[in-house]
Amino acid sequence: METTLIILKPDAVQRGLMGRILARFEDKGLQVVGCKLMKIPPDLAERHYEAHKAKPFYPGLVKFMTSAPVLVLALRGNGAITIARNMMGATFGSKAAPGTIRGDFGVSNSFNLIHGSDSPEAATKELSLFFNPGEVLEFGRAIDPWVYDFGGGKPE
Ligand code: D4T
Repeated sequence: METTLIILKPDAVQRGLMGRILARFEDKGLQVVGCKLMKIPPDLAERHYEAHKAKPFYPGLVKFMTSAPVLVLALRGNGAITIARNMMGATFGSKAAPGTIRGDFGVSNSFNLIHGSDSPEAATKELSLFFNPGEVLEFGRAIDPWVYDFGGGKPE
């Protein structure tokens, strides 16, 4: 099972889209194993986006991400990182395909509603940036035997 770090960005929170976006992930079968409403401090936003430090959009991105509260989620599932990225859609709202979160809920390129880890390495790093030890939980769900086929001993 993979765990991915998702951030519902300030525009998603301000526009009242948290529930509808989270419902998509729950409907898909991903498990919420961590959840935190927070205002990101500038140093944390800078560390989270340090790969973009040299890019022209970096100062605006850090300003946006620290401008208002965000909802930080840890989502778990088989292939959760790729599943979540596919559900998010292309980076820019103006280009994201209908049916994706960015494609259905936004038109802006910089206010693009959601962040999701793009690799297992990024997920490990980002989860440790936003969650303290013990804040990402391990628990079974009553629906798990119907979300996954465990007939072969592992979830399929
Ligand atoms: P994040 O990292 O937020 O999940 O978005 P993506 O993985 O889809 O896209 P990214 O890392 O390339 O960009 C990070 C973040 O910067 C904003 N951005 C990006 C922007 O404002 N202008 C730009 O030209 C680009 C490329 C949007 C997402």
